[in-house]
Amino acid sequence: MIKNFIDGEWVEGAEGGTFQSINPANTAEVVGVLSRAGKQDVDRAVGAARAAWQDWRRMPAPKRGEILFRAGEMLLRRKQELGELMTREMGKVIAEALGDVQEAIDMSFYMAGEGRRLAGETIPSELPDKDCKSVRVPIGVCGLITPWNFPLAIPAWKIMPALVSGNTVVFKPSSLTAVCAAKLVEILQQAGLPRGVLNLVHGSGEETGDYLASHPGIDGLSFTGSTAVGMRLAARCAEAGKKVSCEMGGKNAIIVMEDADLALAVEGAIWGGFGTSGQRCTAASRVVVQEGVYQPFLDRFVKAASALRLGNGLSPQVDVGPVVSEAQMKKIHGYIEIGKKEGAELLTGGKACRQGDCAQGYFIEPTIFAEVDPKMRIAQEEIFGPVVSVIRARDLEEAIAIVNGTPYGLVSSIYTQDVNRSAIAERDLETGIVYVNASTIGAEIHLPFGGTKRSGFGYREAGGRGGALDMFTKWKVIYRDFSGRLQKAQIDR
Ligand code: UN1
Repeated sequence: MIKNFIDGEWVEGAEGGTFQSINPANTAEVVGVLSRAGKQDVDRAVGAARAAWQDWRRMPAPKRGEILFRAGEMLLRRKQELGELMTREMGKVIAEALGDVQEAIDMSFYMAGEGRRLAGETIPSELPDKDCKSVRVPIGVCGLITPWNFPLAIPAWKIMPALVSGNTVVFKPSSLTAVCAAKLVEILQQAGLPRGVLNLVHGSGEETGDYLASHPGIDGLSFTGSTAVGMRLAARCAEAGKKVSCEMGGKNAIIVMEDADLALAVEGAIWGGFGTSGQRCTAASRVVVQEGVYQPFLDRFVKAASALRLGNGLSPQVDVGPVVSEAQMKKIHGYIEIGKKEGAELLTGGKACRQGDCAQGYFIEPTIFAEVDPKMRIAQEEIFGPVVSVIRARDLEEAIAIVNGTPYGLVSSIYTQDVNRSAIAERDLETGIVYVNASTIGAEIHLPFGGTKRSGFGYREAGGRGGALDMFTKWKVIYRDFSGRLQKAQIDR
């Protein structure tokens, strides 16, 4: 049984109770049995994090960074093993799982380096014999709640900057990928974190996550998950005066202009639409194609999607793994039915796959709807599965309006060879991230990550200044007067 990690020890939940983490490619395989944390355990974890905070915040930041550096090295050494575990636990194909581990490695090293930066400013005073500076200070105890689609990368996006900034942490990973999460915590422990600095509690979002997010003992919350949950948690944090970063849903789109390199655009749409079986907040679930290339694009896109091989992601021949759970599978099927009823044309996919390698898992064929009206529910709501809507547009202006016409604003992309069109798209697309001649996925860890509108609320993730460091630190401004007399700003002139 995999336990909770509280105050430097692996412990069973006080109320008992366990849950299983299952391989979605083969539901007969139990990847791990987890001990569920109840309210008492969350209380203890928050208490331990609070107690550990004073010493941790006073440890020189470069020393904190060295611990992260060691964790990064351990992740690197164990990359293959962790990638395979991830594929077994949530299904993404091995190449992508290794990329996920790499993202955690990158973030560990990047934030380890921040230990030697974390810079503020020194600014001249308007008065003699007085100096002024701004310094970054940690916010305190952080609650971190992470999803299942990036089992190591997203926890690392939150844990590494939180720790290097001098915060202590209570981490609640998705119950669907709790085994991967426990490995990350184990590695950080082995890398030398003092007790109580990082605590791990297992359980469902509704119980453990909700309780942690509204706990009076935390000073900040970083959450990645659905918009409905994120906005609810953000409202509570605002009420309690806590810092908050919520990364939520997306309805990302790729624009394909008539002058685009079509082969490249098709590859980008396949990667964006069906990578991680469409289960990314950055997935390209809409492709908006200009009239003149609509049909040729669609023909190639459908052909490429139907050639994708479904199966267990551990096999290097497999392109698309399962979706994560039965509940997700039902939800995605529900949307496929909605798309049909709305009158969109189902061109490929649309069904579960239960043959051969797929017999024991949650597999859905890569699905493309064409002739989708931008107002249809399949073009407005996040499906989080391998379902792409193709929409026609007359020109760039209409394409941009379609892309901007949802409640979300995480990622958009444009394929064009025309520098002016690219510039207009960069200016007018209202998403937090815009790609040119690249798909909607592939954000790099050293830039701020996040969206506008219902996709993101509060501070951005990842990145340094302008991103995660702004979430996990607050500014303190220090004026030091060494004149030995009372000096009055604004008045002594
Ligand atoms: C997410 O989908 O929740 O750009 C994060 C990307 C990844 C991160 C995705 N680097 O798709």
